[in-house]
Amino acid sequence: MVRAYVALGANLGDAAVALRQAVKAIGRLPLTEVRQPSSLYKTAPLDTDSGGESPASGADYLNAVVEIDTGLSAPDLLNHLQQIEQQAGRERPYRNAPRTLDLDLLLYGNGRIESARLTLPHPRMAQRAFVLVPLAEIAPDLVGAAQLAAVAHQRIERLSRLD
Ligand code: A4P
Ligand code: MG
Repeated sequence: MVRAYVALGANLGDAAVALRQAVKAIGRLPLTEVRQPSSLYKTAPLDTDSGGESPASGADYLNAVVEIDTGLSAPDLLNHLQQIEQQAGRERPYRNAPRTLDLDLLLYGNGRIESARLTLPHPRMAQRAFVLVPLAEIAPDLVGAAQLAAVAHQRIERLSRLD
């Protein structure tokens, strides 16, 4: 089993319901067990094309991170996560479009991958409070104080437990 972390985000429809259902769906994946979800966070939309630093238009997001143990390979896990996105009605009209559900694989053990379909660790995670803050909540050893300080200007508010 490999310890992995998945980031969840949504800013269309009932985002809280979408994130809760996504955690359940991840828990039903083969060879996979949810260890703990972070709290649910309300976050300002970021324009990730500019390095994750500048605000974007659109509704606030709900974000969370879930810690799992999985016997799936990283590419297989990504396939399953993309199926869950599809089932949630995800459409991709353009990059950074508002979405009913976005699932990003952040970390897969100590795995380092750079392929056309999958980059690990997730290349933009260090620029995003909406990833680092929930990740630090459930895995404080994985996020340094300097990393958190670097994204402290990004608006993020803890809402409630996700489970
Ligand atoms: N891909 C490569 N590596 C990975 C990985 N580690 N995990 C590939 C997941 N996918 C990975 O993703 C595009 C392609 O990335 C996939 O086909 C996969 O093979 P996508 O989900 O189809 O498209 P996207 O989400 O529109 O693009 P991208 O680059 O994932 O966008 P981001 O960077 O995820 O940004 N603001 C707030 N507050 N909260 C958010 O959650 N999210 C975004 C989306 C923008 N602003 C946000 C939020
Ligand atoms: Mg994505």
